[in-house]
Amino acid sequence: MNIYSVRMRAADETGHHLSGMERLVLDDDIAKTVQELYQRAWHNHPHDVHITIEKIDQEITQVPVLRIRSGIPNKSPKSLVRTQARQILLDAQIQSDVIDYAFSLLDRGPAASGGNMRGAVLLTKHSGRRLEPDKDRGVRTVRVDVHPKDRDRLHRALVQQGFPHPRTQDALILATKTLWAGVIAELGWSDDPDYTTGFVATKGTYWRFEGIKEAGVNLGGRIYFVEEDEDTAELMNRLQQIPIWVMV
Ligand code: PML
Repeated sequence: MNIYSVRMRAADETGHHLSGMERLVLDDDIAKTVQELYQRAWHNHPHDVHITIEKIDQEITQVPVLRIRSGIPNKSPKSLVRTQARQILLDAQIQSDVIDYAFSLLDRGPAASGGNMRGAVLLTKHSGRRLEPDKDRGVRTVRVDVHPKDRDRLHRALVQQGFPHPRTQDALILATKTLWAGVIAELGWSDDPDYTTGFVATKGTYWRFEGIKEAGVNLGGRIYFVEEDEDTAELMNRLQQIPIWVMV
């Protein structure tokens, strides 16, 4: 059996990114996966949809999924939600002013030319230096999926815990690989104005924070906090080249 990466990205008429998704599947599952990704793209009324199918030649590393927790009761004020998210980052030894800077980047849109980035910011944990080579595109975590035999089990477990939204599963899988690759902690929330839940992932746990941003705000993204002496090329190689199956 061969394993393939099946990737979808959809854009509007101005070329603006609308949605993207990747699966690592056995060859028998390619056709149904293409159909599934195409349907997912269609929700956003795209102008064009690109689907790429690529054989994976390397062995796939298996990594246990992060555990998932709710950070704070639903409907807490944004300031309280952020205080708790900050505390988790402080516990991960991220410097206080670097945490403030990370929140301000996501609040205003982290791209150097303004607005959202498709990828993440790489931010050093003490001096707050940005290490991503392209400050408009950022760094992406790719070549990762839940193991096909665990896909239904993960979905059921998340639904049972009260986290049925597909965004949660997608973010959890990506964060699992991101931390495996050596990122100390990740902070993120969506740029979708209707989706106000964000997360902090660190030390084996993915913490969800409902109301981390106000409804109606179309700015968001992801910050990867890294060591001061991080080898950026090596980290990007792990994030982008090494295929990972997340195990439940
Ligand atoms: C969650 O529901 O757990 C939060 C998901 C945030 C997703 C961020 C994004 O879509 O970029």
